[in-house]
Amino acid sequence: TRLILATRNAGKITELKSILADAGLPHDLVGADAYPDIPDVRETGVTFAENALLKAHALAQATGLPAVADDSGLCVDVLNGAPGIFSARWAGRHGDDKANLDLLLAQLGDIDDDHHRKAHFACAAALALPDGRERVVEGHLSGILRHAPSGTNGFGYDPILQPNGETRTCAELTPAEKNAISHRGKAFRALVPVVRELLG
Ligand code: ITT
Repeated sequence: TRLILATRNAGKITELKSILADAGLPHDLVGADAYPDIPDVRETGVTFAENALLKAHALAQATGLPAVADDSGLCVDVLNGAPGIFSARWAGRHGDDKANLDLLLAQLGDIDDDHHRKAHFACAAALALPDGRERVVEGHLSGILRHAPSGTNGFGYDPILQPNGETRTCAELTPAEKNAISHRGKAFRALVPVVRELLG
């Protein structure tokens, strides 16, 4: 059976296909880009979980198929959790990863002490069925923010987040290494038994 990945973010789709296939999910995984006529849902929620559920329900309703969605972002301690749910458009233009990352580094510019550069990635993984049933789980990855970007793997803020216990940024990890420890890996591996329970 088909399971819709309710996201148009190419970086997420790559990671989700790998995470869900590695977890042994037998479903045919199809990104929302396969349904270009379905308009993007307005992300009116104020939490990752609310926005993930909004996206999953919108695709499940529009396609009549089960859908999973990812809402995620970077939460910086000294910014009281910002950019948070605004991570994708922190510098103004949705999805401009480079501008978002540069602005964030500028905002933290004079803070030298690693202890004050703590941040975590958060990911809410939601499942919605056409009949309205829903589930949502979260995963986190904590680390510190580098002073300059490093690495070319991954997407978004990966070049500046160095996970705790690592000497490399997320963008210097291999895709498999990142998925093994990431917020997205944790959230979606936790969602897999729920998908099995609800979809069989
Ligand atoms: P969809 O709504 O279509 O899924 P989006 O990019 O708009 O795509 P979000 O609203 O969830 O998705 O924004 C997530 C942003 O958070 C993303 O654009 C990145 O800047 C950042 N982010 C999330 N996960 C990340 C990761 O694993 N590595 C680096 N940055 C990440």
